[in-house]
Amino acid sequence: MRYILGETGHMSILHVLHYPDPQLRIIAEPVPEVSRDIRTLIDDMLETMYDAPGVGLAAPQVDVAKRVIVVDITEDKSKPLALVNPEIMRRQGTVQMEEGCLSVPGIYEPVERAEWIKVRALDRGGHVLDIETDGVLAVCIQHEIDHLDGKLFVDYLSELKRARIRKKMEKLRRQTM
Ligand code: GNR
Ligand code: NI
Repeated sequence: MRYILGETGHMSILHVLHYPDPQLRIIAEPVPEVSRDIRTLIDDMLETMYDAPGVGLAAPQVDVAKRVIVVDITEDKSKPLALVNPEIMRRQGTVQMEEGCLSVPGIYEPVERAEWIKVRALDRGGHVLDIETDGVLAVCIQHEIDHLDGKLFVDYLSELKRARIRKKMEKLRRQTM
């Protein structure tokens, strides 16, 4: 089920699932072809990400179990990037960065990731795209690919921290219900 909250033009802002929703744990399916439906999904995900605002979004966060992510780390929304079936081909080094997640609102914790990655994916046009990147973009892409495998940044934290975050999220949910 996709909950459409608002529409601007022909694009839609989608509902973002919150931890500990079990749908966030599903392993997303590869996309066989970048069809019109997939392009629509990409556009809606970009609009949802910009609206949040966030620097990335993965399809499972909007309850779509497909291997699609979008990212844009620019301040002026000038570099939208859509990756379909992204695969990390190479990784080098480690870096620690404070991470947040639209599915775990209000929580920011340091996570260790590869510093540099080479990623292969299909772009919005269905063409093979190879990206070599580091810094925030590399961290963001790794965070999003984790979502496709049912993994959240809180999984890298201690059990105690994760339990506290989970309680906080469940309390938040009760308050907004
Ligand atoms: O908006 C987001 N910010 C962010 C900050 C540090 C590392 C990763 C991210 S991704 C996050 C949006 C999101 O939840 N994507 O899945
Ligand atoms: Ni996230």
